[in-house]
Parts: sequence; C-alpha cells; structure tokens
Amino acid sequence: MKLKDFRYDHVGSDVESLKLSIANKLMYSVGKDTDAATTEDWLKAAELAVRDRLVERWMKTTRAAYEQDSKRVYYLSMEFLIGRAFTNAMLAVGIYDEVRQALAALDIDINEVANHEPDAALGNGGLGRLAACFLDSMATLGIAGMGYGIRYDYGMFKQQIIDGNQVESPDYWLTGGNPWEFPRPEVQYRVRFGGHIEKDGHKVRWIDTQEVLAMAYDTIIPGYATETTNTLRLWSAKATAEINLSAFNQGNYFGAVEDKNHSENVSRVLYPDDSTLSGRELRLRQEYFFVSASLQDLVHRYLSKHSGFDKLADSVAIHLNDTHPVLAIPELLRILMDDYDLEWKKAWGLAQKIFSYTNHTLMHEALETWPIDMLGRVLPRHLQIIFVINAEFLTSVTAQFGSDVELMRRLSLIDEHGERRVRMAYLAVVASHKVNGVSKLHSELMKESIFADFAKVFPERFNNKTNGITPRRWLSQANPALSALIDEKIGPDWRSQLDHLHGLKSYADDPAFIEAIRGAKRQNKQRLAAWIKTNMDITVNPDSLFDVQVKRMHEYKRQLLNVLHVITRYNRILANPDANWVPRTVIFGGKAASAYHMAKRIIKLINDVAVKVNNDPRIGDKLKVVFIPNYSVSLAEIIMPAADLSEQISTAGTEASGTGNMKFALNGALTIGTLDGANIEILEQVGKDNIFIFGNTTPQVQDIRTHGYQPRQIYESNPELKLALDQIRDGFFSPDEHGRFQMIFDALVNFGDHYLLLADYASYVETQEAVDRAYRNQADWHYKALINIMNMGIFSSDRTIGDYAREIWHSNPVRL
Ligand code: GPQ
Repeated sequence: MKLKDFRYDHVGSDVESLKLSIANKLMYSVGKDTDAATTEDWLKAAELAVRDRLVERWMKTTRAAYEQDSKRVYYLSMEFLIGRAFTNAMLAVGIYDEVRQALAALDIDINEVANHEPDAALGNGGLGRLAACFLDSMATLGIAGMGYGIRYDYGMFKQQIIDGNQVESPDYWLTGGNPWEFPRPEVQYRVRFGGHIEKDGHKVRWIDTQEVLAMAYDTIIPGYATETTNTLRLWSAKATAEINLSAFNQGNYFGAVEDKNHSENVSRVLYPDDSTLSGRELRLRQEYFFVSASLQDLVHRYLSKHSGFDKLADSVAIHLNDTHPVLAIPELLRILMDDYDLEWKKAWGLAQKIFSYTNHTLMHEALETWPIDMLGRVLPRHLQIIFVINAEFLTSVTAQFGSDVELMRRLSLIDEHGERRVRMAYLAVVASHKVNGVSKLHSELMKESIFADFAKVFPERFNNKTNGITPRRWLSQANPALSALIDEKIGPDWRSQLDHLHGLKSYADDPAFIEAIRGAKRQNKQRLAAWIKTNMDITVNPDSLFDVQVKRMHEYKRQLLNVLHVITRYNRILANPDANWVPRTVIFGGKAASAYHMAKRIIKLINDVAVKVNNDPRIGDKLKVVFIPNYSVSLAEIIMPAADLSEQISTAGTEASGTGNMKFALNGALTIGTLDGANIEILEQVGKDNIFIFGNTTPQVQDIRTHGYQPRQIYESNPELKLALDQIRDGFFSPDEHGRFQMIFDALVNFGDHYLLLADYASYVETQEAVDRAYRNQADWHYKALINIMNMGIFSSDRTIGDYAREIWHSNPVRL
C-alpha cells in the first residue's frame, strides 16, 4: 500500500486528547499504572505523547524533501549540545499550555516532570551548542538540513565540587532510555580501519582492514511554528562489552575508557577537551567513524534519486563544523574513486563544490594536526589521498606564484617541522569553496594569522558569519517572565522574527514598562536564588547585583581576572566597611577539561575565596561568591535570565565569537567585556552607554607582546593588585595548604602572564566601579537592559543560518 493512501489515526492537540494520550502512553508504552508511576514514568509518557505530535510532520518533511529533491545541507559535527528536548518540543508545536493542563488534570505538575529530563550533553561548550542552535534554525527556516554526529554513550562528564575541587563522574545519559530517538537497525554501514593499500592497475584497493559497524539513531528536530521537522542522525558503534564504571574515579576519568581502546569503543565517550587537541588515536578513530558512516549514507540517499554523480554538487552541501570532520574530504574522494570509479579530476571538482568549513578558533593548541605515522596506520588510503591533494595544490600554487620554497613550506598540508603531521585546517581550506569565521573580528584575524597565505591564494573563499543563538530556547523557554512581557507589547512573532524586538522601542520611555522589566528580572533572580539555596544551601540576596561568568574554564577566558576583582572588592570592603556598597553576588560556573590542571586549580581558588568571603561576618550581604557545580544547558536556562551583569572578559583576540554573551544580553543583562569576538558587534548594536567595555584591544595586545610584556612591573606598581596576588600566593585563602596557589601566582607574575590579566586589571576594576554606579540607578539600569534586549535581533541563529543558506550552501526551503 502507498503511504499516502493510508489513513493514520490523527492525534489531536486539545487538552482532552493529550490527557488521553498521556494516560495511554503511561499504560501501554511505559507499562505503569497511575498509582505506581514515578515522576520519570510520567515524563516518559508525556514525552511520547508530545513526540507523536511531531512524527506526522516529520514524515511529511522527509517525504517533501525527497519528492522535491531539495538540496540537502549536511552539518557534520563531533558535538551537538542539545540539552533537554521536552519543553522545546511543546513550544515548537504550540501545545505547552495544553500539555500543562492535561498533566494537571492527571494531578501532575509539568515543571516537576520537565525537571527530570536529563540533558543530552553531547558537546563541550560553545561549538556544540552552536550546532544545536543551528539545527533548530534550519528546521525553523524550512531548510532540508540534517545533522550528523556521534551517539556517545557518555556525554559531557558530570562535575561535582568536593572540598572545592572538581570531581568528574560519567554521564550515562541513556539509562532511562531516550524517547526522542528512533533506532534504525536497518541503517548500518561498515567503517574500516587499518590494513594496507594495494595498486591494481589504475585502481587502488584498501585491504586487510578491521571493521566496525555504525548504526543510525535518528532524533527529531522540530522547527518552530512550522511543520518542517528535521533529523539529527547519530552513529553508534555496536558495543559488546560494558564499561567499568568504578574505574571512572576522579584522577582516572579518561584512562579508564582509553584502556578499552577497541573498535567498539569508538562511540563510547565524548572527549571532554574544549578548544584543545587531544591527539589521541581513539579521537582520530571517532572522527573517521562518524564521517565515513555519514558520507556513505548521504551518497546512498543521493543515488536513490539519481544515477551518476553529475548532480551531486547541486543536491548536496556538506558543512564541516571545525576541522573535526575534515576526514570527510578524503572519504568522499575515496568513495567516488574507489567505489564508483570516478576519475581524480572529476571527484576533486565535486568535492570543492560540496564542502564548506567554519573555523572556530585561532588558538594554536586547538588546531588539529595528525601525525603521518598514526594517520598512515589507521587510514592508509586517506593519507595517500591527502598526499595527492597536497601535490596537486602545491603544483597549482607554483603555476600561479612561481616556485617559492618558503611559501610552499608554509602552505603545505604537511607540517615538516619535527614529526611530520597533516594540518587539518589547511586541508579544509584547500578543499572548501567557502571558509568562514564566527565574528567580524575573528574572520579578519583569521585572514591575518593562521590563514594569511591562503587568503592570498584564495581571497574569494574567506568570509564571516557571525554566530547566533536560537530565541526559542534562550528567551521563550528560559525566560517565561520576560517573554510574557514582550508578548504583551509586540505579540509573539519575535520568536521567529527576532528583529521585531525593535518594536519595544516605543515603550523605552514608559516607566511602568521599565519597572515591569525589573520585576521580571527580580523573579528570575529569585528562581536562581531558590535553586542555589536548595542545591547548595547558600543564601543569596536577590536584591544584590548578580554578576555572572558561566562558560568553560579556560585561562584565555580569564575567570582569574574576575577572581582578582572579587579579592580586591573584599579587601576594599574590609578597609571601608561602612561605605555604601552595592551588594554583589558573584556567580561562576563551568567545567575544566579533566587533564587541564591550571583550570582545575582556578576552580579550587574560586571555591576557597568563596569560603573565606561568604563566612566573613564583616562582609555580610555585601559580597557573596558562588561556584555553581555542573554547569550545563539546563542550568544555563536558569542562570542566564537571572544575571544583571554578564562577564565576557577574554583577552582581546582570543575568543572567536562567544555565544553566551548574546544569551545574557537577550535576557537583559549588561555586559562587562573586552573588545573581543562578538562583544564588538554587541557594542555596535547597543551603543557604548549600554555596555561596559574595558581593557586592551587586539592591536594593543599584539603591541604589548612584541614590546616585551613585564607583568612583574605591574604587580609591583599596583598595591591593590599586589595585595590580592600576595594573598593568593601566601595561603590567605588556603590556610590549610599555603603553597596551593603558588602556581597561579607564578603564571601571572613570573611566567609571563600569557593572557595579560595584569595589563587589564586596573581598567577592569575601574570599570566594575562604573558598574556599581550605574546599578544604583535602578530605573536607568533596567532601561539599559531594555536597550540590550531590543537590539539583539541580529544575533538570532535564524539570521546566521539564513546567511549560510544564501551565501554558502545555496539551498532553498522545502515547500510543505
Ligand atoms: N569553540 Cl575550536 C568551542 O567551543 N570549542 C572548540 O573546540 C573551538 C571553539 C567555541 C569558541 O571558543 C567560541 O568563541 C565560539 O563562540 C564557539 O566555538 C562557536 O563558534
């Protein structure tokens, strides 16, 4: 029977139908009686009921994309940091209130069940969360976009803070099953490793390989207020042995996994390194594993509609989210040449039309290079293809620029210094028709620094696409209080047209509206204060200024600069206890890579400072320090709406874009920040009176470095800074272990202060004083907050994805 002739039992979305569905799911799918059902059971039942309302649309989208032969955009990413899906799905379909009422009629509180959903934490930080926002926007804009990645059994580790230290434990997020995914046991591909290659006339054969199977799991990605519903396809290696959980104890989080470095472990665990190259062979295998399965799958899908490859580049765009999926390039060439007998020239021409690449960092330690030895052992055929690409590329450069040995050395895909290595970013640039950075500044710096020579060879290739965030999760879902206020004034359309927020301008001079904005913020601060009380047993004052820095722990992000300000503030309060201080609660959150010792020590310092400050009776409410453990997407949804001040204080030139900066401003926090990444574009939007900018600019940073930076001189000449640093060094915050923070002191004073904290300290502290002054005038502060909210339209990921679709992918929406 044809699909379209079949009549499904259409599921209604009124309260009664939903109530019946949920009760039915509880009984027939979860297998529980209402009397015996736990909160998890109700959650599962409700999720399945909501999912049913998505599936019909999903089938429709899939069918339409197939029938219209829409150009497919494949977004390849090692990370998709999705978080929770339940509330997002209800809001997308427009049935939140109905489900709430249906559950209430069953005596169940929707918030209670929603809070039991585990986060899908298949990512580290900004890069993975960006991929999740992009999926949301592709679906919302009706683009036939599909995400491809890895279905890690263990996502981002759970962080506990024990005695002030980070302790990691595994995140087995699939324990209770995952109602948002559909296993596709019929979709499996062989992925090969190792072996060797043999020439057979013109043909190359890759033989004696080991094999692992990649099996597909499909997750539904709902578009907002549209029927378009896309797919995230994640690959899982067939596992045989379970992992030894007890071996995951703190010092050995990673070692335990790595011991089982067998092929079936390839999808076991997300590498917890953010913006650093792990360099491990298992990571290389992960990269190839998902890329190979994805390419086989998309070629298979293409061939189900076409014979021959002439139309491949019109039907397919493949986007590389950083260099992690760059092996897709030699893999496509291998498939076309070895499996389908295309000639090199033809295959290469297609690849160059199909691939595009986003760079997310300029920092050396994150730039992937793989040793030729390792690559040759794990993927001999791919290494050979890379050599061919390199040879052809260098030949063409010689033809264009003459023979210049130095230039060749700099452009070569192979780094010949010491152990020979493949430079993955260079491979991405050579094979892609477009290469973009993620903010205006970053895209410019990219052309001046890591890709300077390539920008001369391929000037038309480089472009900028400033990052964005989805307003559905980051305002509508996270901040119901503010969303309701906005709806009242301008209606609900901002959720898919974020620049409509400009319409709030008419209310900027209305004191009642400003007061309402303040009220919404106050409500969100109370919500966070309650969370902190319940989970950490710390009392914070919702009337204090909430000063928040949440993001991965990294030296370049300079959480330590924030700590230096906190210590200085503490010392100032003690020196002048009766002054009229603006009470502050300084909130930190973020995970450190398990092997990043300095970042872990900084976590300990923050917690030691918190103990000192929070227990000092002379301080009282004037200053509180809180390190919120296990920062995650779902916690961000509670924390960001509660912030008054957003800390975006990276050394200028280091943060490619930042996206937390956008989320905070959209929720009405004012930014204190450097002229780095997208902070610059936030400044352009809100104007200098509505943001607190401080510190050295990128050219100044470069200048300071070239003229021989002397942090010790700054330390010696600034008494308040010296006091803070001496306290850190001398055990003032660690009376139980005096030398605990010597390494932090040394890094800043004796070992060059690579991220120029001391150079920015005075300017930072002074700007924090300006923050206090501004906060004293509450009406004016919340007016500034409104100016921020109103001007964030451009940072919607819908804008970003629209730009990608038009200028890079050349894809059009599916018609439903
Ligand atoms: N980013 Cl290379 C990550 O989160 N992980 C990474 O491995 C790399 C970059 C971030 C980057 O630091 C932020 O500035 C960006 O906003 C974010 O990617 C998305 O582009």
